[in-house]
Amino acid sequence: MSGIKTLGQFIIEKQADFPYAKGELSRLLRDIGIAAKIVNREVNKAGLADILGAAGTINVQGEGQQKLDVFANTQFISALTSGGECCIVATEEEDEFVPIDSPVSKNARYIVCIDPLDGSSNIDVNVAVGTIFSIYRRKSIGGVATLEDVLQKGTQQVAAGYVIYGSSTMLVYTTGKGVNGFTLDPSIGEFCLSHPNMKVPAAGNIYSLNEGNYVHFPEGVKKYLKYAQTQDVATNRPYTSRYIGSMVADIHRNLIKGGIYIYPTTAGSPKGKLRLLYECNPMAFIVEQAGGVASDGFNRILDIEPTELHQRTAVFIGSSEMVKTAEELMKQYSSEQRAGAVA
Ligand code: AHM
Ligand code: MG
Repeated sequence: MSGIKTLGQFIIEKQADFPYAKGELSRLLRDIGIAAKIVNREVNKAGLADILGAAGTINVQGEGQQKLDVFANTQFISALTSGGECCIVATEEEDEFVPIDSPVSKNARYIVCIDPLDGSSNIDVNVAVGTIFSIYRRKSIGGVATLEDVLQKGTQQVAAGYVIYGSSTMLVYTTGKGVNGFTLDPSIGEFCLSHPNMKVPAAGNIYSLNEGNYVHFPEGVKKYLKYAQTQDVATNRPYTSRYIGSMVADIHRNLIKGGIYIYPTTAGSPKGKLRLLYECNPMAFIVEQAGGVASDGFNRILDIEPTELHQRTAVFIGSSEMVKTAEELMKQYSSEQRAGAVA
């Protein structure tokens, strides 16, 4: 085993960084890791099992079939319920937050926001999907945790991470002291440290967005696309276009290689498509910790004050220089549009 560091070993080792830690956060991360392995098992055999059937149908064994995103949701809620550290799970799959009321979670202090299976349009076609999670400490003291405990700014996150179920399965997380990635070794069933201290290059050459929506993009995004496609040797342009349609997979690739992922507002989704609490905040925390930038086109994602559970936002995230250029164009062209409207 020499030279291998498992996720469990790493978490315990890092607990020393938090002088007053009682191990609750470590146990919470461990529980998420265990649920991720169970979800991974099902994702891996998705083409073989009856798991692709619509939720609510019955398989040949007479068991209720579940779609993979419903399955993942159930697994994470169940792991967080039995772990005893979490008082609320807010999940993209449920309309309301889920209060955890179990004998072991009486004194639980943590809130988990989770997108159990992101990239659902890729589930049935064997393309990478992911899980995204975000952890907050509850603000209220005593009594039952409430919606106010969930609606915290991204800057209040104590940890965030994602799991990518790809050609290999990885768990990447931060507790605010850098970003570390662990690859699942199926032969021992453990996540092993494979990508220590991940850093996103300041300048990349990959842009990722759904260009099919071009006509509905704000002017600043159209101008950024033009910029990305214009030849300029000094800045390595034209950039290359890569879009998987799984936020986790697109951002994971850009984190390693350098790039920008954009899901802007569109004419049809004036507030953006992606969710602040389950997708953008955790990814923004990770990318910032890796040296990158995450913006809604005008302001830092982590500074957005959430007002509702399923709040959406536009997102521009990745290599710092690329995001800053996109932000400049967004600001320039939105003010020109405003000036035009006034004139
Ligand atoms: P989901 O949570 O319903 O899976 O939606 C989120 C996904 C992201 O992973 C992905 O980047 C984006 O939606 C793709 O959207 P589109 O198909 O509009 O390009
Ligand atoms: Mg999602």
